[in-house]
Amino acid sequence: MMKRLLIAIGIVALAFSFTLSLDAAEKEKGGGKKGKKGIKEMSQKQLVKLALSAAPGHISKDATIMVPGADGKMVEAKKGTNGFTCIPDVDGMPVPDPICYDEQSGKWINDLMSGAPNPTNTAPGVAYMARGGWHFEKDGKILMKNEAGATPIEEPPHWMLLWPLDSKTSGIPSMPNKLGTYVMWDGTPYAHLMVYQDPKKIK
Ligand SMILES: [Cu+2]
Repeated sequence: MMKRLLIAIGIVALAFSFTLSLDAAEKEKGGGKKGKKGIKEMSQKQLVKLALSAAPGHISKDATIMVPGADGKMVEAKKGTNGFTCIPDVDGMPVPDPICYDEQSGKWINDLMSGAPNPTNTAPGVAYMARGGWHFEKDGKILMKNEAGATPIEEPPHWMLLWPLDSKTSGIPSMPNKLGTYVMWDGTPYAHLMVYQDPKKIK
């Protein structure tokens, strides 16, 4: 899935979590190193391009772009006007997973990263991951964060609705399936709808 956020304090948390997830992935998998290096070797221009590639053009063109600076802290590369923020990588894996998220998603992500018991967004958040993403599975369950012994699973291009949803009452499966839609982190306050649909095709 994803993780992070907005506003001065959110940006600090964002930079922090960004580094954290990179380090975690690096320790976890030899391949994580490659991902970290790959992102690190990119010019700011390349990072911006990568960040922009997460959402449909009509969203990314007016989004705020945040990229890691030389010290790894997130810096604003471009100020947006539509409430969306795009960053070039979430999970620090060999294949980078850029994301564009709106303000409500920003709250949700920031809450997740700061360990808040519940997300505080007051409306459903929309987040796009047109390049796909990663999640980590162990014992047939999707973990909320990477840990020792977990298997990284690549997610196809998708978008997310960040709003509590229950697999049982909604009837929507709690694991990836042929339908292409599932409730990720079912049974937790951070349950959300994953939609395997290429955001680039949303017009
Ligand atoms: Cu997700």
